Amino acid sequence: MKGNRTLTIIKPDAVSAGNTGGILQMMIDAGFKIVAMKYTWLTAGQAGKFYAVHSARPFYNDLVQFMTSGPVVPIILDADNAVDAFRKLIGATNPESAAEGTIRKRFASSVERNAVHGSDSDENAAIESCFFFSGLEMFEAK
Ligand code: IDP
Ligand code: MG
Repeated sequence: MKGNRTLTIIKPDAVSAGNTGGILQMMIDAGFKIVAMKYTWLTAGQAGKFYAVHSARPFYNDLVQFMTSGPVVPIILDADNAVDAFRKLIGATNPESAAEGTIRKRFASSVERNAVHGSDSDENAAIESCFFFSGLEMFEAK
């Protein structure tokens, strides 16, 4: 069975451009409920760990630099089939390929500066949620 939680990050490009509110509204309008949210600034160590799976990729150092260039807003979202439904809402990694009506189509400026993160599996949603939030037993679905 598919889980009902995913982890997103509103990335530094979107926060600094003043798009936090517009992006949150798109998430809410699409039926996602906010379970936990914070406004924070990642260290290089944290960003490097979060994206460790990409550490061998040529864009890794730039990605870590970008993700630490300003504040971010990590959020745990709840919806049926949350991971897949949210990946659909954000659109393709490269905004040039993102479908109309998606968050990245509207707010991303490049394949790197693409406005939002979305977990790619239930397992990673759980790992990434614990990366940013503690005491999650308080937020178990009722
Ligand atoms: P995703 O965010 O759509 O899951 P991933 O392949 O997991 O995409 O890549 C993680 C992040 O790394 C992307 O969201 C983007 O910010 C950055 N990234 C991915 N591919 C490239 C690239 O080819 N050039 C520069 N940055 C990239
Ligand atoms: Mg990914």
